[in-house]
Amino acid sequence: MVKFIADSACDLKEYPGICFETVPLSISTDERNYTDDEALNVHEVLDYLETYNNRSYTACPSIDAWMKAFEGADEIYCVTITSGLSGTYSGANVAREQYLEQHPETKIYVVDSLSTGPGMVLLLEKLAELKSQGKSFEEVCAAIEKYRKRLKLYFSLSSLHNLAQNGRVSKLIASAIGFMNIKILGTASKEGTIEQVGKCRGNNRMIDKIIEQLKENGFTKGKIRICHVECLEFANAVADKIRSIFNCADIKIVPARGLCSYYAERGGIILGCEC
Ligand code: X90
Repeated sequence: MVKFIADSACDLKEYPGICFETVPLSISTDERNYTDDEALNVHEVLDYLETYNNRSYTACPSIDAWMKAFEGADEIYCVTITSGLSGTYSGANVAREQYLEQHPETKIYVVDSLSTGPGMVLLLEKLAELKSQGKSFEEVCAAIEKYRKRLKLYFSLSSLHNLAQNGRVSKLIASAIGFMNIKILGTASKEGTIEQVGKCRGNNRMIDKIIEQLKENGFTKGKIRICHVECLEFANAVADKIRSIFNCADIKIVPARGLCSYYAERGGIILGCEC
């Protein structure tokens, strides 16, 4: 049996047609602990965090959770959130090593997305496609590494509070936004860390900036995946503008699950595309 596994930063809960499972990260404060599983009520978590004035944290999935997800499969492909910002990738590899000691015949490949949400979705879709074409384990591993180089990730955020609090962006960058409707446009660096592209005020200017970036990166007609944190209307507006400018029909939008919602915060969107 071939199995596809991703951590919950991929924002998908199911993937019809393949054997797919997600492994949850967690979000916590000193009072509460939320597991980013299928049952998590993201809206409630966001409400709670808005009223909670103390520190909050996240943690990567346990080794055990990965090992459980591996059970029963012969060939496994895992996609993780970027190793540049999370220990998830290295955790999955520890689980892989341990699992292989007991099940040396199993094939497991862990892909470091160097990205999150929509970037992970594009990798999962490519893995599923490669397998449906009957490619061998070795062929899939080589092809996915090549495909990853074609992917770009952008994100428009209205607040960097949680990213700064957890040391994922500098407090200086974070303090420059979050008021007067100022938003930041960022991208994933080659190392899978956060890079600022620009700042602007309001949704319309942000949409223009995103289009500008897509053009600069040579985007023409590839797939686009978007996740949003309680701002479907904004995500739709971005998608409509992209459709009107590029010859691009394959755009899908999903709500972010817990981990991306926590870091991208309300009003944030993350966009992954093939260039
Ligand atoms: O291990 C952990 O506790 C998880 C840490 C995750 C940290 C960052 C998640 C960011 C999610 C924000 C914008 C996208 C940035 C992606 C750059 C590669 C969403």
